[in-house]
Amino acid sequence: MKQTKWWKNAVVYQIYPRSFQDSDGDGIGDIPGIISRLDYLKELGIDVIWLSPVYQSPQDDNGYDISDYYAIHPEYGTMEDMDRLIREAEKRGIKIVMDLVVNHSSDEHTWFTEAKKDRSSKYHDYYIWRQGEKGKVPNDLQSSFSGSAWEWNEETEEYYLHLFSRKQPDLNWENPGMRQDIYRMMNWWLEKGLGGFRLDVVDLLGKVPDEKIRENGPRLHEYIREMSRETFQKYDIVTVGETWGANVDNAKLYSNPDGSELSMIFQFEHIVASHSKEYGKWKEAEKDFVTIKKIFTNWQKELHGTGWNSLFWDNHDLPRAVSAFGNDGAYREESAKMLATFLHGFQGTPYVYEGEELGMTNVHMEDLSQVRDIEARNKYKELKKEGWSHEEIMASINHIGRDNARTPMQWDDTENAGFTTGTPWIGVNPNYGEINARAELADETSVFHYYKNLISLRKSQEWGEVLMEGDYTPWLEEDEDIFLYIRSLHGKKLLVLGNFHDKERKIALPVKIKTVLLKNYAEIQLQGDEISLRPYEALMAEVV
Ligand code: TEU
Repeated sequence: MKQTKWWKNAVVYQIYPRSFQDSDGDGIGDIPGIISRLDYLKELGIDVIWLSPVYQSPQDDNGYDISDYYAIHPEYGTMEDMDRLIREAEKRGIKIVMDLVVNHSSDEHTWFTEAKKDRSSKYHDYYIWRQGEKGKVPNDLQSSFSGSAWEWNEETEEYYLHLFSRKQPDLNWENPGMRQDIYRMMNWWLEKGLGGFRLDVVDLLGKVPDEKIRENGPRLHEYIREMSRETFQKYDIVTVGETWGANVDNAKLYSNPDGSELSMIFQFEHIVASHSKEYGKWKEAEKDFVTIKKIFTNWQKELHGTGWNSLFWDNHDLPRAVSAFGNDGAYREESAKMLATFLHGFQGTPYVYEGEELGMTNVHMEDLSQVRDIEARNKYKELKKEGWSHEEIMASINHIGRDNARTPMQWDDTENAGFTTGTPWIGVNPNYGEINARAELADETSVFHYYKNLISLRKSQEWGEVLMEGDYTPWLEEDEDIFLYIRSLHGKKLLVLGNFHDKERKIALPVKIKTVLLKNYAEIQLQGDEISLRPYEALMAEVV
């Protein structure tokens, strides 16, 4: 096999530290808790952990507001714990990827506390300021977390920019000194033996606030290439950028195989396809499966040989995959496995979000007091002002809110799902009696075991290369229920087939099934070249 980047056949598992495992009974997940669960992840077969931020932070946005990049948030543990996590993971063949949040810092970072005191401070220019009159914002740029993106600073009598909460002031990437400070910090972490970085909202680094340009600013790729030269290229690591504003053209820059920028990006076309124009995700249109398939097909074809895809259904900002795209009622297990089949058959690096491998579902909240997420809490007030009723807003939050992904990991059927002996910082999903890791580990037909088998197929001598490098041929592209595609390499062919919906469908296969490798019903229903697919039925098979 030719020399390839190790991350091309890796599977990444995302941990949201606050919600994964508490070790000291304060109701908040922590690093020692993660260490105690490494054997579980080893059993699943993943190669990389992407750890959402554990740096010191006032936790206005659960750690995506960093006040010291060189320290661990005390609720999560100590730097010794972090070093131990890296070593213990390494012993199990697992690399740790940290979240790099450098579009903004916390307003409690010393850079900002210095910057806001005095216009002549060296750190003033580390942030983005505009003169103005109190009460008269520079322009109508909006924060992603509701309201104006400009906040008045009394001491220097100017506005600063915050594309997220007012406690997340945007860093000024035009300042070369600031950039060098960031690179120094990144190298300091990489020297500890990290597996890489996930770069938070990296497509915002080149923003031009006066022109209201957020994503894809003119100097964006210049900054990323500089960062890559100064840091990534000195190490054998994986890097993945979060880019809501990506398209296939700039994806080829970001994930250029020459290694000049990143390994890959997260693109969100399949997620935003159902968002509405006026209310974005808060008022979603029906999901259109034909569109979703076309989006995946386009990315598969466009990046083949020219870039690299990352594959995901959910993360800590999104509703649970099985609730958003599958069926979290009668066909929860079938549809969770079907979604995994669809995704893991593609070329790219799959990401599994904590609990996805159990088929964990969205949660139901009645009241704002149960909601923890700053985005949803701010949105509640905004929509209330616009005349939405409490019920309408809660329905939207329950459907799409970020807390869905952030309820505690369901380890077993004991109190608080085995997450904590204390009071969890966010309510546990009441369905933990039925859906939990202990039960699924003991059941060979569980969602957990299905993921485990999918991951081991990707690692296998037989199919690893086909999955990693094989060509991609879609069939039935206009079919509203069925996905059917074939991955092929050196004469070997892998069929990926499934029913995305709950009605039964019979289709004619364009190929002959030789061996079924994975399936989510006990037996397939094949007659000649016709196959009947039950609700959410899916399979992978060797075909000729
Ligand atoms: O998310 C980027 C982002 O744009 C989110 O606000 C996203 O649009 C939203 O959650 C979906 O409605 C990243 C992080 O993943 C997120 O957790 C942070 O809150 C955000 O950046 C700010 O750092």
